[in-house]
Amino acid sequence: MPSTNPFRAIKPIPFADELFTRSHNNVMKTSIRGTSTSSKAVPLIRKARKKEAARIELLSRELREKLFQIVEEFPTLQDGHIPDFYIEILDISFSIDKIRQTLGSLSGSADIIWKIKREYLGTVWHASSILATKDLRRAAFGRMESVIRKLKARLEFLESVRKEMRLMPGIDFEQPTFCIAGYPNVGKSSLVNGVTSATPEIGAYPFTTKEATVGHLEIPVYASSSHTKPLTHIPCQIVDTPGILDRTFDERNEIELRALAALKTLAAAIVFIFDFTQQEAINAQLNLYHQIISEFSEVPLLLLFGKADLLDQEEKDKLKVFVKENFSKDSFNLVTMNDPSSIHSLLADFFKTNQKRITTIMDQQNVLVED
Ligand SMILES: Nc1nc2c(ncn2[C@@H]2O[C@H](COP(=O)(O)OP(=O)(O)O)[C@@H](O)[C@H]2O)c(=O)[nH]1
Ligand SMILES: [Mg+2]
Repeated sequence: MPSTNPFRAIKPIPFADELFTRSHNNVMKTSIRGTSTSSKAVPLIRKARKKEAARIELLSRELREKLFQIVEEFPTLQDGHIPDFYIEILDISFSIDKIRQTLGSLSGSADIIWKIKREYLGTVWHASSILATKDLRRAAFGRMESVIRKLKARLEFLESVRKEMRLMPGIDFEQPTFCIAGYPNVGKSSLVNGVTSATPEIGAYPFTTKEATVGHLEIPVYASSSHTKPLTHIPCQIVDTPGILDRTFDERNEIELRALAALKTLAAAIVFIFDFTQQEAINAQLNLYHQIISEFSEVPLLLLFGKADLLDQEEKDKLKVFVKENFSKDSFNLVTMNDPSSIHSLLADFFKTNQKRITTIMDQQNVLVED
């Protein structure tokens, strides 16, 4: 399954006046059969009634189709139709209720247009003069136009939702997603760049002003530890969300806290990078670490200590003591971006060890209804 961002499939939503004018021009250009003045058998008044009635019918159909198309193209916002991740983000940025009401009022307007059509068709067929048929058709068009014009702000709102939501990087919810966490400048972006194959896709999430990246990598799976050739590769995603997983809660604003909740619908595993060279920020990093493990208590976490190339032996010895004291561990993963292949194999080992938990989490996150 390709990367799916359901909002990229929506066509641009027209402005109200554009929607009306286009439909109106189409209708006025359409020639209506059997109303050409050269066929003499039918009285002119009957031809005029037929022509104007057909125009009313056509315009109402065009407008209704356009409104329904907008509603139908919008992703279904019920649970299980699009991944929870998008629902959360949508709610943070725009409010799901407001979007539902807006889509509902588009459908409501389509119904009103249908009623206007019915009302005027009845009167046009009884019009007593050619002039009267034209006047009635103009009146019907005017009412339909005002229904569409009343949707101006709503159509603009939907277009702003579409525009912002399509900026998110595409995410494949059938692939495991590693989320990167760690204090600023520890090497998160370097890690995404180092371990991913193609250029990571960059998208500006609507909940931050910064750019989030999604990188792709293939994790090798071996039949047993004695095999050197992998049996297969599992495609995975690695996501870096600046401003969300690099700060402690007391520094985050409300939107970021909710974005954090949205990330929970995405993370199948967390890679936390600790930078021992940032001595002034050791406590801040420890705080962040504890917050992340409590916030994502279900999610397997891989702890990496970065910038190994900058640590001399004395500092490495200190780090060993630090890890023992703060993480109660005798061993730890010390990595450097200069050696991405060793990070890659750490990720592969971690994935293998935690595959069951990762799969369980993904199943819980993506219970999608089959269409
Ligand atoms: N020496 C060294 N520098 C690194 C390493 N990883 C990252 N850096 C540098 O640390 C700085 C911050 O890295 P970046 O990936 O932007 O950190 P982020 O803020 O966590 O995304 C950059 O100047 C990187 O070049 C590493 O393993 N060794
Ligand atoms: Mg970064």
